Amino acid sequence: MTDTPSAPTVLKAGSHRIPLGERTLLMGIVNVTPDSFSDGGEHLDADAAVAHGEHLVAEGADILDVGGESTRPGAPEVPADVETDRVVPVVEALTSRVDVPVSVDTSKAQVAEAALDAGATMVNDVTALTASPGIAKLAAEHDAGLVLMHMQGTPRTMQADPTYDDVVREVRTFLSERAQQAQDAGIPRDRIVVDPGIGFGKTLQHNLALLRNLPALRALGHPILVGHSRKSFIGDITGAPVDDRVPGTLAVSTLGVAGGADILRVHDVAENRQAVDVADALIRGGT
Ligand code: HH2
Repeated sequence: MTDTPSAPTVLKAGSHRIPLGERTLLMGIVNVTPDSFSDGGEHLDADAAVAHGEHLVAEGADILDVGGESTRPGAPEVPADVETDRVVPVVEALTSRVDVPVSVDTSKAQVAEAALDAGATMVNDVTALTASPGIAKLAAEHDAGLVLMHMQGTPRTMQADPTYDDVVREVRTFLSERAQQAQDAGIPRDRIVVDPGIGFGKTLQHNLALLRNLPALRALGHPILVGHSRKSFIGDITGAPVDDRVPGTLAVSTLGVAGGADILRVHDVAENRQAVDVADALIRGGT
């Protein structure tokens, strides 16, 4: 049997120190894109995106995640300079206006570097260093936090025919290997977050298996992030259109707390804040 490292009790991102385990952290989504699956075009203008980020913090977000490229199934790739132009002004403004860590949701080293230079203290890489291994060195040099997410395939192809022998085991092995790669590049364990990648190359049954088995990921010894907000598996179960998936999102958030999730990446911060505060009081014993 291999040793199971205990998960860090503090998440470090730049100079930020966020206690883990006491309450569930919410990562508020700030999409500066024309085509994100649920809020595309709503905050394409930098001022609107910054105002949205500030609003999410006022509603209780612990981290903001700024993205300039949609990763929805079939989304086209965005050139690095376009993505940079979308996210950097927003990251720069937000880091001077909010006290929470600002993360950049990107898989491109060029975009990550520009965002880190502009003040971002986390990189959220949905390819877990497979698209741009150089992101690990950049994150290490900037003392940044790093989210490593599992995806089968690429956004262009991932929902064509997702196939696994054992989705929980394969996702866990992948995340363990990528986390080791990050540590080998000089990122300490308490700056690395792992994420099963709900909806990224997964059928409904794969998503449900991963959500039921979050405790299996805890054994990796890293904080766990779950990104389920408004996603299509909720529509597959309920028939609800994308604009009407908050109740389903809250069900997953609550059970995510019970399963040991540390961070939930969500669009609807106020609603999730109330749900996870109650879930935290019940499950973690806090008030
Ligand atoms: N999901 C999305 C984007 N980034 N990052 C992590 N770590 N985990 C996720 O589950 C995740 C993510 C997709 O959601 P959204 O940003 O709302 O949509 P889009 O990719 O269309 O912009």
